[in-house]
Amino acid sequence: MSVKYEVRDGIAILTLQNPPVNGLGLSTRRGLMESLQQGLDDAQVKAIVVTGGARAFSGGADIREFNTADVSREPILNTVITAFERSKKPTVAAIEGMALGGGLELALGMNYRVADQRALIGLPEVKLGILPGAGGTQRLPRAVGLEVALNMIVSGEPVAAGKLDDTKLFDLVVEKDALHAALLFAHEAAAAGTLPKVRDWKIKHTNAEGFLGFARTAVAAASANYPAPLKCVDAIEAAVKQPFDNGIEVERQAFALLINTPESKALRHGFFGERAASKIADIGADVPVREINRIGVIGAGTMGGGITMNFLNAGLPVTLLETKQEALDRGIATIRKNYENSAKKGKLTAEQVERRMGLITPTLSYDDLKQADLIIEAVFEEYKVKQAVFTQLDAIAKPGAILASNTSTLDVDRIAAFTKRPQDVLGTHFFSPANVMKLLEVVRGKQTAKDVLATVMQLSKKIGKTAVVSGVCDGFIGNRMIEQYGRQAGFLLDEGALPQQVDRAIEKFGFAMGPFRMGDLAGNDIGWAIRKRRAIEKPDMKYSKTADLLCELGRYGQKTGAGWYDYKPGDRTAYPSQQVNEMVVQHSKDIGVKRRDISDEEIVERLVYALVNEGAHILQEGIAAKASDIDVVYLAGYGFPIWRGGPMFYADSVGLYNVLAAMRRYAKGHEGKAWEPAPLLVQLAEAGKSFND
Ligand code: 3H9
Repeated sequence: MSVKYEVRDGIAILTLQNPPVNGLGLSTRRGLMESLQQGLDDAQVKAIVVTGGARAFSGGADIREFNTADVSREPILNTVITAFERSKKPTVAAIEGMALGGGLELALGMNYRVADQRALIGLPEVKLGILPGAGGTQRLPRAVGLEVALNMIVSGEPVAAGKLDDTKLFDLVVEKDALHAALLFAHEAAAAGTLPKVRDWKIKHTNAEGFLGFARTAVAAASANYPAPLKCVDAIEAAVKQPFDNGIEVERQAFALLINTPESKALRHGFFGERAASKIADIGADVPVREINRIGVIGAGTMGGGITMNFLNAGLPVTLLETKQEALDRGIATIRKNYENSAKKGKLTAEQVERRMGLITPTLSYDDLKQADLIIEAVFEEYKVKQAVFTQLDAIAKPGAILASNTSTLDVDRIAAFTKRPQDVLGTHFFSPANVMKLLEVVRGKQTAKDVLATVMQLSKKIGKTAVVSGVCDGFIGNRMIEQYGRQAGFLLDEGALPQQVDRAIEKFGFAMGPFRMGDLAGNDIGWAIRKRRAIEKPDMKYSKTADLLCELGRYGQKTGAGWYDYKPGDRTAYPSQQVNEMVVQHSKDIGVKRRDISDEEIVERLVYALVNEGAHILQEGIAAKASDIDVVYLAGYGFPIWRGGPMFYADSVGLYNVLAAMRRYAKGHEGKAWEPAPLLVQLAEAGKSFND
């Protein structure tokens, strides 16, 4: 039974029992209705308390149900909430852990709410592309006021119950044991005999009209690609201007519309994809994890410093090693500067800065890494350099220590072979800036032990990363795919496009930054070095020459004040460059390609399908275990628009048949060899299937 019923001293206690977060799926909703009725029918019961245990009152509607018929099966959540609201006996919500989405809406349907001050309270539906659909848009403004409610609903960000203590939402906020407090409260409520209902409360605001107008403009500007936030404003406006039941109807209609939008489906895919990424098929819950209390980081440059900060932020001590005192001092100073900047913005207190800095042990000696449980190297990307590091680590690291390489392109198996303990070696590919970017590719070598992988996946959650497992290959999942995307961007220049047109088209599609602006940010010389290597390793792989010509002009990007675009000192705005545009046009002439008008649609298709095709190879080779892992890499690390769900999900939504047809069309054009479709893609397209089936 997903709701436990018991009576203690005249109070019925209804305990939600649907782990992990008491999602309000059909059986839980049924359980709530039945146990409410049981409480109402029992003459001994004077009041009813609903609780969910310490982890969660409830995380909201069961999102897994959204793609099934159960979502609309009675009793739907509104029916349950109405039943509580109509109860003739006082109802009290005892909130611990969290009350999110439908969970908060359920609590809002009760007469009283008692919360632990740390409990997270929120309506995060907008993050799934929907809006609160069980009265949240109508009741929350009545309970916490128009402005607070609008911010909570439109942002989806939860707040601690303690922060809402001065609103009417909670009758009591306690430091601990909310259930105990709620039971005492229920006795008082039963004695008082009143049954307050949030729906009856008035929303007071001195200038609701003005505030809503302002909010609408701000929300419209910030959410051009999502219909949900504006629908939230519509529903809240109805709460202000219309009778309660009409407002509920406005909300209901918006919910029904939003839940079927491609944006919501994509966001839900992203939510579950991220959680699925941490589940590895051959690693069950029985695989133990190693204890990680002390970290070692080798290299105090940009990457090493950023990696170090992740662990400091999570309270883990780090021994940071460099070869030269000067480099070490510089690295430590940069970390301090980053923290002090956060402190200036009010994100950290001075004391937190010192506490974090206090967790670093700087060193020039490998001997000081002897105690580390996990050592990550972030040194120069060359086998010789890696060999020197791993040989030393093998000599000094304690048995069982995990040895990780932050390589972004090198062969982790070859690196592991530099040691006598390849089972303890794996890759941890952080993205720059490593203290900011959410993505972490965890590279599983041929011999990486299961517990090593399980440990690092668990640790990545602790440091707030979205971790995805990748097999060993050149570029792993993300960079291997981006190379194909970059190649198409170059060919588009050869054929008739200019950098600003390519960037504009893909940014309009939703990418945070187009390939050329991205190149200028990251440094065009990085790609240049890779292409030089490729010329030896894969001489058949063709690239547009424009990127090399750009580098030959010394235009490495923002760091040299000029790249694909021109830059002004102290200004990161990318200004189209006459010199670059002339170079691009001249290059087409030089290679004998007649330039043509290229549509934005072609640009988007060629860039995105290049990702999809390489993604299909990666899936087929088992480098990624599932299509959603690839999507998560692109959503968390490459600025792929989250409302499109990632490249593989996007291809599924376009239909693989159509994707393949487009690729075959492009295969007839310039450098058509790049469009050899992956066998898996052909197979799925012909079978009418999708990557995410
Ligand atoms: C809603 O309520 C609509 C209503 O307004 C109207 C209805 C008519 N459903 O994140 P974690 C699972 S919409 C199903 O790793 P954490 C999750 O998949 C809902 N499952 O842990 C994972 O499962 P598994 C509004 C859910 O502690 C496990 O719980 N609510 C749900 O880091 C642990 O999750 C939201 O949008 C759910 N609602 O974070 C809340 N929630 O172990 C979305 C979680 O099998 N959820 N699961 O992989 C969250 O933000 C976080 O999961 C939460 C816990 C903060 C709850």
